[in-house]
Amino acid sequence: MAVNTILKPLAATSLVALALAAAACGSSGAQSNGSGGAASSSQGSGASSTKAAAKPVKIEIKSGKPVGGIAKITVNKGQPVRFSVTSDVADEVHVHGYNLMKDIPKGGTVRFDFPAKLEGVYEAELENRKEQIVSLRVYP
Ligand SMILES: [Cu+2]
Repeated sequence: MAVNTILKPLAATSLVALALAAAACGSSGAQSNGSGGAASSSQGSGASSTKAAAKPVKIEIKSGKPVGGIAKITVNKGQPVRFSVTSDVADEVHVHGYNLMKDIPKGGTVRFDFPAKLEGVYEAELENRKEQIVSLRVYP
C-alpha cells in the first residue's frame, strides 16, 4: 500500500517522538520502559492507519486494555482530532504532547475533540495503568 512507503521513513522519527512524549509524562518519569515496547510494535502496522479525520475513532477498553490494540489516528496539522474512549475500568485518559487529561469512570465514555496543532507522534494512555491506547500522528 502507498501508506507504507510514507510511514517507513518516519519510523525512526516516531521512536524519537514517542520517547519524548513518554518523557513529557508528568507523574513518573522513571517508568519509560513500557513506552519503548509500544514504540517498536507500532512500526509494522501502518495499514491500519485512518486518514479520515471526520469520523471520530471509537476506542473500547476491556480489562484495562484497548480492544484491537493501540488505535492509530492520523491527521494533517490543523485538522480536528476526534476520538471517544469507553472503558470498563476507572482511570484517566492522558493525551501526551497536547497534555489533555480526562477522568473516565468505570463503564463511562469520554470524548476528545481538539485541533491538531502540534506535528509529530503522540501517545494517549490510561494514565494510572500506563497503558497506551492511542498513537496519534500529525503530519505537517
Ligand atoms: Cu501520561
